[in-house]
Amino acid sequence: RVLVRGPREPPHLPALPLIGSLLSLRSPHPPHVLFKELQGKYGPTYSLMMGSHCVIVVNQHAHAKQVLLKKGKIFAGRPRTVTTDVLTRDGKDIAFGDYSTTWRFHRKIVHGALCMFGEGSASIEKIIHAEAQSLCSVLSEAAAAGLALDLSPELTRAVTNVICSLCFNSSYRRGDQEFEAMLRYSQGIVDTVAKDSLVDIFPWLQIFPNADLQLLKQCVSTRDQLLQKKYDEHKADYSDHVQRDLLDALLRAKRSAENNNTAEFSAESVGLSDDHLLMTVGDIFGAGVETTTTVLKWAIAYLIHHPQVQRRIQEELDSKVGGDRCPQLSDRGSLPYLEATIREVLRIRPVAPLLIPHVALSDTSIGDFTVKKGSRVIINLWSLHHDEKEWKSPELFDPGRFLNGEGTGLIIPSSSYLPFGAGVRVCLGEALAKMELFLFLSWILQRFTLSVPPGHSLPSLEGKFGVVLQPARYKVNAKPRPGWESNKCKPC
Ligand code: HEM
Ligand code: PLO
Repeated sequence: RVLVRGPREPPHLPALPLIGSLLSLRSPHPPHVLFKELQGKYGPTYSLMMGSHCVIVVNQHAHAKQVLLKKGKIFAGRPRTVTTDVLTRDGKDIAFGDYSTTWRFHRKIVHGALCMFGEGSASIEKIIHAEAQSLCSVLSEAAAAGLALDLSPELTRAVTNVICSLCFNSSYRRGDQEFEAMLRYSQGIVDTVAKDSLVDIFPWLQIFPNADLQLLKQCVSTRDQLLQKKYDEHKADYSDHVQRDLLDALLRAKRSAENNNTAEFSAESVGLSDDHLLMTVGDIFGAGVETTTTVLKWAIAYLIHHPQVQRRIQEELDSKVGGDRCPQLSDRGSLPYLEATIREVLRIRPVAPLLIPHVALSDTSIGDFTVKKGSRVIINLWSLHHDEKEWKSPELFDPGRFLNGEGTGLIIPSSSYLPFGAGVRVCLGEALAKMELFLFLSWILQRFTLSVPPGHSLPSLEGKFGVVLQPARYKVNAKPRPGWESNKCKPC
């Protein structure tokens, strides 16, 4: 007999009483790991209450793809939370802003501005080259002095300068006061933002809401001063004839709306107020810095744990690029093992393990499960990327899984892999991030071999949960490879 199942509600974690018992579990695990474990009891898609909000947690790729792709527009909403409202002036940005014509308009402007610098155009490559050269000089100096180095500030400066060029047509030198301030406020924001919606059921996140909210407000205020300064400078020397960066592209859209100003379509009403412009550029700047830097730190941590992977990348670089010129974007096709390593880092430690929560904009369904309008949907990318049915030994770091049998071509061996999300809310910076990861890693590994400094332990691979999953701090020893002792600039 065939059992026909009609629409039904997803399995539900008992509300308050059980959340009570959940609290008392005091699981040492971060939310993405606990959500994965709860599948054992409730199945891969289940729901729970966070305060008064119904939250559906999706741990399998078929349902994730329905939410993001097939029903992408229905699930394109974002929840409003106290902390993201502080960061984004009540959702006037792209990432945390609700689905609207303003949101679509801003995505389009950013997309256009990023394409202007994108692959095919020489400028992004030039910018990244300059930063990679400067990063390698610092590694070289540390190596000459026999110093163990915390790479984090240097990687952050390199990545910040790339996004700074794209957003503001500017860059920071080492030790710049404004850059140091940026490092501090951004870490404060990463530590606090978007945690409030989880804190009800995860007391071990150790958030003290008031103290944290205070810290967030302080950090956001410092960030806003920096953004305002850049905005004022741009307004002062803006010209319709040259578009230097993203901020100019946004200003141009604003001017053009103001020139066509009618009572119905003012710049304010189409979402081109000063607040909207500042929040959009704040998103791109923030996302541009924190995500790529985090992936580079994870990549280097894994390379230190797996010297054989590092060696194989270097052999590939030696044979395909050699030692007489620096790697270029056009080398991407001939360095499949490096690309496979980047894919594996993005699988094993996804930057945003729960993406950003989505919201159902009307009554709908996921598979056979009914979903009410207003429900929040959390896609647990961690579960997708560590699904034992889809990945062999998912906790094992093995770039080879992204190569074909001969080891010569790239593959994606499972559809349970979405490091940048998918559909209408897909990451806007995917192409840029991939260019940066490829160029920075190829430059570093062409010139240096990275290892644990004597007396230090291997980097922790555990990760600190937040709006991005960050590795703990660690130090490295960078040993120049033969022929690179002087780190001379070679032709590109
Ligand atoms: C959104 C991943 C780099 C800009 C996202 C999302 C993920 C993601 C998973 C959420 C998708 C969703 O909620 O469904 C990554 C990874 C990166 C990266 C893994 C680096 C390796 C960047 C960069 C930028 C950027 C460099 C900026 C240039 C954005 C924006 C959104 C977003 C604006 C919000 C999109 C929206 O809500 O409409 N990213 N990202 N990302 N990302 Fe990225
Ligand atoms: C990072 C700290 C910055 O100071 C502000 C900021 C803006 C946009 C956020 C980003 C933070 C974290 C990573 C986010 C990004 C938008 C999209 C991206 C959430 C909070 C991801 C990975 O989804």
